[in-house]
Amino acid sequence: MTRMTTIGAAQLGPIARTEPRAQVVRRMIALLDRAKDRACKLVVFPELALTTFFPRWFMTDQAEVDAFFEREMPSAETRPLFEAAARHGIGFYLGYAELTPDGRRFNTSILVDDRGTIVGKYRKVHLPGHAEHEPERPWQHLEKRYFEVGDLGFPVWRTMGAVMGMCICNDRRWPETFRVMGLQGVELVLLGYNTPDRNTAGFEPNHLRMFHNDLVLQAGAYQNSTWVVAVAKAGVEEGVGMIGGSCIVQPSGEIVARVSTVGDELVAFDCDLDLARLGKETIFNFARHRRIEHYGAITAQTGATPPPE
Ligand code: CDT
Repeated sequence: MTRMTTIGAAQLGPIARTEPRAQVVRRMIALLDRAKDRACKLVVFPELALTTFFPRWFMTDQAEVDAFFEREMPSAETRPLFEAAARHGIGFYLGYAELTPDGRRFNTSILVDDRGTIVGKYRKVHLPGHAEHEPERPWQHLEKRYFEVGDLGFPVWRTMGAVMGMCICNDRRWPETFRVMGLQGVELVLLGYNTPDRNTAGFEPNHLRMFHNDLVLQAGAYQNSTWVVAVAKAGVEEGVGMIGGSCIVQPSGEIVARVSTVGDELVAFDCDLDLARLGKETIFNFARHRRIEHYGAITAQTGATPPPE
């Protein structure tokens, strides 16, 4: 028996600082139309998909920052995306900056089902970068300034015939992200990202950016026997190169589909969700093989404590 579902990774090319949301939504609907032609049931868009990646700028005017945030979802500008997806019978993952009614700001993703209903929300837990202006960098990465740490944990949802979870960008580098969802039986992890093609914190060969992207996606998939669909905002955005490389990883850890450009591009793959079963029932049968009596440090401490010299 197989549970086949076609999933689309809908990569976006650069979004200019001045590009209106309505224009970005039109680009996303064009990708949804292609996804419909490819018989996709689910499409994944990037992190902070509606605007340029604004944490690259230090801003002191809160109104200027808040212009990048969504106060409602859907809004007048994003409703056409929901309507197009529902018309096509396609569910989707969407990343955006969320400003709550009580004034809290999160880097958020939602899971929308194939009828246009929001069935899940995730708020990014592992915020990278820094909170203060660091003028020595060629650009900033101020997620720690503009967002609070997510307060929803890593839930999963049984929807559209699968157990799905979400995370966002830097979360993928942390094995705990995948394991907490793995412990809830996740079969399909959806994630969007914005990854600059250069490390501005210290020297690192640029090729490592894509290597590390693949490394953590493939490890997360394999070690938890889950599909992973990872989707970038790519290309040169406001002078900053973003790695792209959006891909679909099967539970064996192998990349089975990958984009070939750093622009707007849809790549689709027929995913057999039952491929997640083998690993879950054998080598990564958690109930049989995990040894939690030896894992206490994972939740008891954050930093490393090497033995005394
Ligand atoms: N958006 C995001 O989380 N980007 C980070 C950049 C890390 S360098 C500050 C990432 O993990 O790709």
